Formats: sequence, C-alpha cells, structure tokens
Amino acid sequence: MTKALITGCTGQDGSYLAELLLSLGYEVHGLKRRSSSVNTERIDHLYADPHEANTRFFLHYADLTDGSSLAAILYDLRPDEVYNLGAQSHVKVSFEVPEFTADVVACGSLRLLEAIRRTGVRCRYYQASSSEMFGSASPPQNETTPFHPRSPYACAKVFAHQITVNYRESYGMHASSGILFNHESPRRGETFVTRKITRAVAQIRSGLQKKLYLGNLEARRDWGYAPDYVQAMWLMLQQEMPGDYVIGTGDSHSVREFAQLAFEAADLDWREFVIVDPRYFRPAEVDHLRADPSRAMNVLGWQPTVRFRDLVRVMVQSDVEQLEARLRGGEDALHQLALGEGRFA
Ligand code: NAP
Ligand code: F7E
Repeated sequence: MTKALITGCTGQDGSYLAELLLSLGYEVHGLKRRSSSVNTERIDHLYADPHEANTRFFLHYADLTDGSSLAAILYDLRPDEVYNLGAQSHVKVSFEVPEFTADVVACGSLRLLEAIRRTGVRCRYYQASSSEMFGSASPPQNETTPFHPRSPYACAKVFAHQITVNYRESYGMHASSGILFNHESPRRGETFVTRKITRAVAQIRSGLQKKLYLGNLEARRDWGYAPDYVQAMWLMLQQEMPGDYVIGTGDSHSVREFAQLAFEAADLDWREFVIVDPRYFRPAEVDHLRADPSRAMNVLGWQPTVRFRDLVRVMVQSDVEQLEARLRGGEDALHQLALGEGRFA
C-alpha cells in the first residue's frame, strides 16, 4: 500500500488531498500541531479509531518549526510520498508575524527536506508553492515568469520554492513544486476574501450581520476550486521526472466581481452592504494574478472542472446551508454575529 505523509493536513488543501489519497487506496498520515482546542473539523469525517482494523488514516503531532519531530516521523513511517502543505498561509497576517511566517514557510520546508535527506528515506516530495511569488509580475504568469514577491509570506515561499529546486539538483531528489493560484472551497479559511464574503452573504441574508467591511476591491485573482488543485499535486508526484508546474484556471476576476456575484446568488445587492475599510489594505498589494497553466495541461493532462461563477454559487450555497443548520441547532446567534462583523483579516 502506498504511504503518504501530509503536513498541513488540517487545512483546506490537506483535507481534500487526504480524501483523494484515501480514495486511491493509500495509507495516509497527517501531521497536526498542538492547539489548545480541537481544530480537526475539516478531517473529522476521515478519522477512524487507530485501534480498529483496516484504518488507513492516521494523525501525528509534529510542527514545521521542530525539525526533530519531522525527522522522527519520517524515520518511523518511511513514506513513499510527502506533501508539504503546512504554512502560515495568510498574506496580510504575514506582515504582522513576519518572523513566524518565515520560520514555518521557509525554514519549515528546509527542515522537512533536510529530514528526508538525513534519514535517507526514498520518497517523492511535493512543495506547496504559490502564485504570490509572482507578486507584481505582469499576467499571465507561467513557470518562466520571474518572481517579484510582495509580502513576507511570498518571500518565504520563494525561499521554499528555490530550496526545493536546490535539493532536487544537489541530491537528485524527486522534488516537485506546484505553483498554485488561489483556490477556494466551502472549506476555505474564514478570513480569506472569498469565504469572508460568502459567510457574510449568509449572515446578512439571515439578519445576523448588517455590513461587510472589505479592503481592496480592485485586486484581481485567478480563483479555482480546491479539489481540482489537489488532483494536480498528486499528478505531479506520479511523473517519472520531478518538475515545477503552474496551476490555475487562466481566468481572473476582481474582488468586486466576486462580491457582486456572491450577493446576487442570495438575491441581494452588494452595494447596500459592502464598505471599504482601509484596515484591510496591505502594505504592498498584488494587483493581478492570472495563470498560464499550459504546461500542466500538456504534461499532466490536468484541467480545472469548476469555473468562477459555479465556484461562487457553490460557496454561497454551502455557507447558507451551514448557517441554517447551526441556527436550527440553536447555536448562539450572537457568536455568529461576532464572527461576521469583520474583526478578522
Ligand atoms: P490553510 O488552510 O491555511 O492550511 C495550512 C495548514 O498548515 C493547516 O493545517 C495548519 O495547521 C498548518 N500549519 C500552520 N503552521 C504550521 C506549523 N508550524 N507546523 C505544521 N503545520 C502548520 O492553507 P491551504 O489553503 O490549505 O493551503 C495549503 C498550502 O498551499 C499552504 O502551504 C499554502 O501556503 C499553499 N497555497 C495555498 C493556496 C490557496 O489558494 N489555498 C495557493 C497557493 C499556495 P492548523 O490547522 O493547526 O492551523
Ligand atoms: O486576498 C483582497 C486582498 O487573503 C485576495 C492565500 O491562500 O492565495 C491566498 O492569498 C485579495 C487580496 O488571498 C479583503 O487585498 C480585499 O488582493 O483571499 P486573500 P491572497 O492574499 O491572494 C495565495 C495564492 C496564497 O498562496 C495564500 O496562501 O483580496 N481583499 N478585501 C481582502 N483580502 C482579505 N483576506 N480580507 C479582506 O477583507
């Protein structure tokens, strides 16, 4: 049975990747870091008691800031494939915690690569690189576009990307990077702009929130659907040769367009509810990201299956249904309100 190790297993992509690999018959090991309250919501449906026979999904405590924990798990498990998805992944927050972001994203990737090398584990490695590395480079961006990172997060991702290339070239490792453009889903973290908008639509529709405070409405992103993107990660590690691939839809839209469509999906006019609050502006913005994913399409045979309009509709529908279920269950409406009023990035 093929054995995979996933860092960032509790995150959006980690949860979809674990699902995909389990459906392909893998034994899947996820790393989770210690937190004072349980944060395994996205993978609870996959979890089975490890004492039960035939369990193929396991969780282990480790942290990308703790190299010895990574080496110990690698040594014990000897996985065939390692997917490094763990990160402090919020761009705006990276300006507030730059050292921590660099430690997890840049040094964390180095620690993991070095642990693979030092333990001598023969595995294929996937690095979660990001379109944020392109920063202010003009669209469309592909594998040959020079990087111009615009945040501590993006700078750290450039290091992680380059050190992955370096370990491939220096030690002959089967190490690949997916340069993924923004991808979203009902499991997207609540403070990324798409989910912030779709949650607000649900709450405004239910009378639990009055306004939605956003930052730069003009930024343009190439938004795709997360389950499509974890398929690309897997495909990269099935290639005989390692390599780097840009993954995106090839279309871009503004934050304003996303908000407009999301409110329309609930028969609301976004102009009545959205207020621009400079608190959500970034010290340096990335204005326009749009992928040229030709290489992934030609070499991996990868295609996105969900386009922008459907993505917005699916996310609004999911947040409306989740909120209705919570309210039916009697969950504290004031708690919902507090989460909705834009206290977060
Ligand atoms: P996410 O939802 O924010 O998940 C990040 C994961 O990393 C979580 O499981 C988190 O654990 C874990 N993590 C954070 N700090 C860690 C540490 N010190 N040690 C170990 N794990 C740690 O991110 P995502 O959207 O799934 O993205 C997955 C990866 O792809 C990230 O590396 C991200 O930077 C990158 N990426 C994402 C996109 C996108 O549009 N989603 C695009 C390009 C690249 P907790 O649950 O405990 O916080
Ligand atoms: O911002 C603007 C904001 O935080 C998108 C991460 O997954 O994708 C993500 O990074 C745009 C930016 O994602 C708000 O200024 C306006 O221009 O949803 P976001 P991101 O920064 O693109 C890349 C590929 C990653 O790798 C990252 O890990 O939306 N924006 N108003 C806002 N953004 C937020 N968060 N909140 C606002 O109120």
